Amino acid sequence: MKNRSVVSVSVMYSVRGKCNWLLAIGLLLFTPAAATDDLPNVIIMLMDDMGWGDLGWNGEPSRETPNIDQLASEGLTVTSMYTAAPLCSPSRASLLTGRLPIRNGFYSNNTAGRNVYNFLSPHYPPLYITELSPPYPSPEPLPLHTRYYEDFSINRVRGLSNMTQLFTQEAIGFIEREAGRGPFFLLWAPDSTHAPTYASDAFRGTSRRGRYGDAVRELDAGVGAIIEALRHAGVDNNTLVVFTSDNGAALVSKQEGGSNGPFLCGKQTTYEGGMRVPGVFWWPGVIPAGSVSQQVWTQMDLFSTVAQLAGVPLPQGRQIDGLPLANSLIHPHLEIFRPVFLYRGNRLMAVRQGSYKMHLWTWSTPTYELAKGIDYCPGADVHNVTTSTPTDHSDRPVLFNIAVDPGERYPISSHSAEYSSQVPVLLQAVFDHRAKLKRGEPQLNWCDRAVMHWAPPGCEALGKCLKPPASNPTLCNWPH
Ligand SMILES: [Ca+2]
Repeated sequence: MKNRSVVSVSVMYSVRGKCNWLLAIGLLLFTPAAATDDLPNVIIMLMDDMGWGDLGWNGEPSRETPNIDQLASEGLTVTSMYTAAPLCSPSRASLLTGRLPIRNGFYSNNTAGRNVYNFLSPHYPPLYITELSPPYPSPEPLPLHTRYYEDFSINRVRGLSNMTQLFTQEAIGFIEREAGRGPFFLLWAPDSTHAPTYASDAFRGTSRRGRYGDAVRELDAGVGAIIEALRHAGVDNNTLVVFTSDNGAALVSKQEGGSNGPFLCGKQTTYEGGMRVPGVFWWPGVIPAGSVSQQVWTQMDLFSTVAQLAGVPLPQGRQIDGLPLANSLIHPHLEIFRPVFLYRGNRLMAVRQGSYKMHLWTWSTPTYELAKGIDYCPGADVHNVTTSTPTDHSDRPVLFNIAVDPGERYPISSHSAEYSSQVPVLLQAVFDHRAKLKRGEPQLNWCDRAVMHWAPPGCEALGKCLKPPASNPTLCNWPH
């Protein structure tokens, strides 16, 4: 095993109401201490709120993702890729740490089962946020166009911004700089498919899917441009590219949101539509072209798998939820029988293992939000499953054969032999998980606007430093 230093160069731009602290390009440079010609580069393309059904490869009717589809046709499609949480921040924190939010602390236990969004805890080290616009939550919608630095303006009325172009150019420049200097790691995380969606002038109005489709088309073009940059730099055969999304499509955005294909509900929920996302792996000459893997993945596996490929030992003294699955990329028929645990906040809602998914709890949209027109499961009404209040099924879990019924519409009868044989297997997995679970200290119970980065490094040069408000920590009350 080779030793190498790891240098973190993270450029993070935060945004009010979006996926704050990890919404950015983050660059980790693996600086080799020994010859590393045999080590691959790794690029993770992490979309924001893009659904499984948004890819032409997965059946999106307008077929507007030719570059992503080509990535899949030349690489491996993972049919069951799960996020670690059904929304941005905890999902991304888990991808980068290989640990569930319940372990790494990216959750709250103020109220059970509440998703949490943001980075307001005074206990969390403020490493990554640079925030020059007033911080979330804002009491009133503000007329500002800027979510990042003023250079990155977004016209919310017209859905116009060149931000995806900037993300793409930055990625290409990074590849051009690093291709000849040893293995590199690039997390490419543009956000244009998160409401409010946007595209640059060249892509606005080009999609049959409206504003959201314009954003997808521009991201797809960015994928193509990055792949072309790899080829131009001569490192395409030595680079693993992963394409995925941080959670399912936000159906609450209605026509301006994405598609989860056949899956139930969307972002915020632990149904398939909330946490099962695109999973494409591309590595010419290594991964068999056009291959399909039925291996059940969680994005936390990316942490362990990238470390495996880089020859970097995993951190000691902590439980890692991800598995090193590099072999299953090269040998798509391999399938490790393993459970994936689906949490909503601090509550274990469901577990997927093999072809089965078992719900211990169900919760769709809270009743008080439905009354406001907010709906995470529009058009879906599965009795005893899409419950609008948290519903405990621990005594008689709801079981689906997710391979037969990916839409979670037909619960298996609790009187059936299939139920009697499968539920004990899944309950055993839950028992083992809970027996070993050491919960991290919840980092998101407290909110305090004063801890936001009102005056991040570099603000002096821009003349944009803001004065922090007085500290006023309060217990956060997450709505759902
Ligand atoms: Ca997201």
